[in-house]
Amino acid sequence: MPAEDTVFNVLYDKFMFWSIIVGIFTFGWMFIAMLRYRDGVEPVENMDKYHIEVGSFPVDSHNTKLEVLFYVLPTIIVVWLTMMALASNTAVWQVPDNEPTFEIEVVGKQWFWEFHYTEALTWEDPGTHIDVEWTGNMLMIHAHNTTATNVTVAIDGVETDYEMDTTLGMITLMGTMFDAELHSKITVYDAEDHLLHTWEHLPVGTILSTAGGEHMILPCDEVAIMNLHSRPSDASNPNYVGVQHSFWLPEWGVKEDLVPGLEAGTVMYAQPDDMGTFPIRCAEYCGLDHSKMIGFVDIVAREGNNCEVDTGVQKTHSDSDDAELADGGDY
Ligand SMILES: [Cu+2]
Repeated sequence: MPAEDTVFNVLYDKFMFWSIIVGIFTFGWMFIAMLRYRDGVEPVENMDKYHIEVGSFPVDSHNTKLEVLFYVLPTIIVVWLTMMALASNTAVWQVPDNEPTFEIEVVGKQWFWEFHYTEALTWEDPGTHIDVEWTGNMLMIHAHNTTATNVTVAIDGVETDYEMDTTLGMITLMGTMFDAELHSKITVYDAEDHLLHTWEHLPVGTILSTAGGEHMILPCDEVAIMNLHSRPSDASNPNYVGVQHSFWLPEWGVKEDLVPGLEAGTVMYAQPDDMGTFPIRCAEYCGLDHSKMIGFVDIVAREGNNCEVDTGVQKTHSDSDDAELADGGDY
């Protein structure tokens, strides 16, 4: 979702439009009045008969229509702007009907974010001409006419590296079975270790954490329902329930507080439509390392799906994620 498409950015543009119109009118009028009613300029003949006094409407000769307009026009504009602002709020706080949803728990701790998957998600980079296929007890990766040379298969955190058969442009791994209960990730690289393709299955119960440099992963074209909870990083003290955080996706113009002790948590929605990597910030001072409470959200395409591509942060090999986090900005 490019930032310029989001509700609040559109609202910003509308407010800017009306501000410019009102600004041109007000300053225009002011300069005309300054020039016409200066000392030494005779704007109207027999000015005296109007009994003009500084700071008050002319009493004897005045224009009722114009004076009513002074009240009516600004009132209409203010009511119009209020309605636009309220409509944007409603749009942000409502899940549109008939849209697919993806629910996820976001947990704020001192000082990192955790993403708890309550729904499974299988995704794959589209358009790379690399295909990951599980059949029975076999994993096949096709990469014809690509520069792919290496494959890393990570199942439940156990990584195994393989070399592709570059003449055939494929690899077949016997005895590697797909298990819907396991967090499985397949990454394909070229000879220079550039990441060409990712396939990943996140089962229910997966926890990704920014403390380990992991990104939040959300599918495109689905309304993300983010349930937000603040939790202490050390739960051994029952009297300590954690601190206030605020989950902020600055590019999308949405932000919501995480309230310690609020069992039901709070909720925030976003509907990303473009693939890409976008920043996450904590917008509520939450202690010593508040400024390090940063991360990224990857918008991906579900396996077999396609979505538009946005020019987000360039995807890199997972090793360089720490460096990416380090220069993530200073909010
Ligand atoms: Cu925080």
